[in-house]
Amino acid sequence: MRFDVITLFPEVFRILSAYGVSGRAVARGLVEIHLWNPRDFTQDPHRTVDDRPYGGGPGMVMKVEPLRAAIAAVRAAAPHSRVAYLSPQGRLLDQAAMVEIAQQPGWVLLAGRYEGVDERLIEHHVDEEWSIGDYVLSGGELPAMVVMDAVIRLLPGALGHDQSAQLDSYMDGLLDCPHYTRPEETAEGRVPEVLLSGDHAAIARWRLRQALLRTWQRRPDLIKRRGLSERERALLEAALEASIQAHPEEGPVEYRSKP
Ligand code: 4HQ
Repeated sequence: MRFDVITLFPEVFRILSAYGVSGRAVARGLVEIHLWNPRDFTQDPHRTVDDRPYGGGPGMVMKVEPLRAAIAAVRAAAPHSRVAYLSPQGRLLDQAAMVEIAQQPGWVLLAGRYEGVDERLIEHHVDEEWSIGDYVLSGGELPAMVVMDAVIRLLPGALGHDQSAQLDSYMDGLLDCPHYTRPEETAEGRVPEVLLSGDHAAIARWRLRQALLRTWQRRPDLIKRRGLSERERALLEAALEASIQAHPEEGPVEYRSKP
């Protein structure tokens, strides 16, 4: 996978190649990150990349010409990549989108600053527009890094352990189950006994049941979107029944209704 990022702040992307899972993926050659500064594609002595908005109003807009030249240079260097612009007006990305993005050989990520980029640049030179969420950031750099982090960890060999279990697990589309590590007992309580039992089938069943219960209680929209198998529906009903028995006064009443 190849990422080419067009950004006024190329230095901030060093964090991805320097640390953690993404840093290791870069070191192993699973991903290449190339950085391009639109200021290097200006013609004027002031290296101007922004200008005032037509129609008036606050803030500045990124000019067409430096971005057009930067995209042309990147397209020549990475002819198989598609160009994506990060903005709140874009397609809202979820994990399924990250899996799709990871299938392409490469992406050019355009990270805007100020009020954004001239619309004509988007219309003519951008293939996709993506949003990481319904909030307003000061620039596209963090969204670009979010996408890169989420995609890089999907690349074969990026995680230390065998990722197949994690990636095509039955917990796809559900929230994660709770995790525990040593010691078995702390001042805060004991680890659930089933996790100490060595019974792998029972552990897998407990984890799925926890994932179903938490998803139903915290993100019912995910269950409605994904649907449930017969086995999952039975596990969730049993988990809801048990949770009502254990904490009769707890939680809004709508969380207790059955799926
Ligand atoms: N911005 N998802 C404005 C975002 C954003 C988001 C990036 C702020 C683009 C011009 N991008 N700039 N949310 O808030 O992708």
